[in-house]
Amino acid sequence: MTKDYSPEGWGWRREHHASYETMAGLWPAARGMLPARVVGRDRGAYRVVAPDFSGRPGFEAAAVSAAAGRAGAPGEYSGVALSGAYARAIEEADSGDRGRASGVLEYPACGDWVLVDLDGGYPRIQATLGRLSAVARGRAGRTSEAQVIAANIDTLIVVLALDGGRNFLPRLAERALVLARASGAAPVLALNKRDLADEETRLAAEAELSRLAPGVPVLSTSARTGAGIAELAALFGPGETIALLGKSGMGKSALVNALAGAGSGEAAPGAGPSGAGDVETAPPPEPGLRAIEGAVRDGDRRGRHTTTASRLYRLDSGLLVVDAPGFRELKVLGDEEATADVFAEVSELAVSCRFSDCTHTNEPGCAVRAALDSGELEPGRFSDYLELEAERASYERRHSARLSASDERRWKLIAKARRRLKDAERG
Ligand SMILES: Nc1nc2c(ncn2[C@@H]2O[C@H](COP(=O)(O)OP(=O)(O)O)[C@@H](O)[C@H]2O)c(=O)[nH]1
Ligand SMILES: [Mg+2]
Repeated sequence: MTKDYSPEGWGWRREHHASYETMAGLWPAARGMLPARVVGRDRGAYRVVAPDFSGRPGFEAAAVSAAAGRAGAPGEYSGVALSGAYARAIEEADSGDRGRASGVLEYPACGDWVLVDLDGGYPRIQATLGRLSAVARGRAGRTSEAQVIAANIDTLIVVLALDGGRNFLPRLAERALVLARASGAAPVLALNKRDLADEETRLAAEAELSRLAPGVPVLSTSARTGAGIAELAALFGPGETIALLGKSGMGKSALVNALAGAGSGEAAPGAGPSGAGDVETAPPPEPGLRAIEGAVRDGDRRGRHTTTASRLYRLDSGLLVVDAPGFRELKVLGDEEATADVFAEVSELAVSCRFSDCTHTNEPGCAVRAALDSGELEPGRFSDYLELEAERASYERRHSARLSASDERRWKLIAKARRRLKDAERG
């Protein structure tokens, strides 16, 4: 197997080059550093792939390091730490949401392009280039912490499973779609384990998802039999980065393996995940690099609770795939536009409400409640919408220092309306 280390083959885009140029303009030392893509993280140390930038204008370090064949030559490196200065800058930035969105003041995530400094022979991450997209979710059990699980993702495949209804929850799909919209990646819905469902069940589920998500591709797949895998693979081209997101057990890792087999007949050793499940074997250490994990400071103060981390794989077909850890609970972070987009029928009605800040709970002239009364709007959709709005509000409340009185009033009304809906559903 010949390894392709072309920057584009690893997802390098014009926008990343522009971000690099901007950074180098402000900080000339960046010219002596190499862009590398984060492909994983093990206990606070990063695993990165440094593509071959030699011969490209603007990358001074590239020619030197490639010729010398020392650390910094194109290849994969493990045990890469943040520089002390960069780690301190991130800590001090107290970046919250702003840093998360841009990536610049946030710990690098899987899929990020970082600048690696080779001083002293060991690669150190000195900066993160601007993100084209960031898939972020709230941490399970907490409402105030964001976690970027993948960056620079072109397409986010939301994986649901057709194994008897338990794992096919339209509400989960709604949540995942909001998350996808907020990330900047284009969503695709995959209904995996189609071998476990009869034709009728599958078609009904596909129809329901298509209705929930107009314009979003919906595909049924089986990682076990291979059904639908070629259709899924055909949606993407080489150099594109996709990520799989879904609850544990939906078959995300199995799908990565199936996709790895789809292009070449077989997964390349070391290129795909080592098997279904999240067990991974460490690749052999790169020449010239010592394992320095033990000496590395914990690069992520939130990393303590991480049991599995996202990993980026390059398949033989040239497709870049992030296998993200599964979630038990999917917390959606603040993004008003994304929610409005996924619940388009609610937001379209809301335009006709008498008050522009209508909470659709008790105001006169509310078009949303009128549509509920007339049966035009599904109560279930409205209650899902309110639930997501309430979650978003609670997230924002913890992050916004400048909380206005009218926002406060709005959120209280929404919380009250949700309680009423819940009571009505029960009674
Ligand atoms: N029947 C069936 N089982 C599947 C399929 N895809 C995955 N599985 C099984 O589902 C379980 C969970 O798969 P895994 O890839 O580890 O799920 P992940 O947690 O989402 O990564 C494993 O036992 C797989 O063998 C499928 O398409 N059909
Ligand atoms: Mg998995």
